Amino acid sequence: MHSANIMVLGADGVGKTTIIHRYLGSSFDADYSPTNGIKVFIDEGTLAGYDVFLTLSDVPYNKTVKVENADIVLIVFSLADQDSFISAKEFLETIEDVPVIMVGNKSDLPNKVSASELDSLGVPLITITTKRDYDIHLLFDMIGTELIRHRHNGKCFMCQFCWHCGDCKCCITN
Ligand SMILES: Nc1nc2c(ncn2[C@@H]2O[C@H](COP(=O)(O)OP(=O)(O)OP(=O)(O)O)[C@@H](O)[C@H]2O)c(=O)[nH]1
Ligand SMILES: [Mg+2]
Repeated sequence: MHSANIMVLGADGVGKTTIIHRYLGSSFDADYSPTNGIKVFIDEGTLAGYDVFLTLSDVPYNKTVKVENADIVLIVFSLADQDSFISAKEFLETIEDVPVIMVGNKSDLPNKVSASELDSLGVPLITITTKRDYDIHLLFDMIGTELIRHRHNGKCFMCQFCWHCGDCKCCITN
């Protein structure tokens, strides 16, 4: 089975844990219980049509976080909190060689981040609310797409255990 190490990063209270819990099947929970330290969740899921062993790390914002072992990093901010967007942009500048998706969460609340600020990021961006199942599906579809798109960046997500198996999308399209 393929594996994907997904790191979910972002400032306090932006919705990192909620995104992971919602993906794992929980319903939206309006109560806020801050996460202490790093939490790791493991699941077998489907990404881009493949069965994948997923490791989801829930990581508080910290300038010294190391992301090299991640296959993809989700930098989460709240669309209702300009400071969380600034932190997200600062963190984005520190990341090299790992695919990133910027996740603007809480789109159901009054927006404090302008469209021009969002357009200036230069990496894939998705705006969501964890209140909607559909948005969580869209986010994980995007993760699958980005993992495949980055197959030439040294790490082949789909082929890392099956070089030239002839069966997966990387092999078929190359
Ligand atoms: N309105 C709204 N609230 C949300 C959304 N996503 C999460 N929340 C709420 O925001 C609060 C914080 O969510 P968490 O998932 O705990 O945030 P976190 O980033 O894990 O926070 P820390 O663990 O403290 O870093 C909770 O009260 C959630 O219910 C959303 O899309 N819309
Ligand atoms: Mg949390």
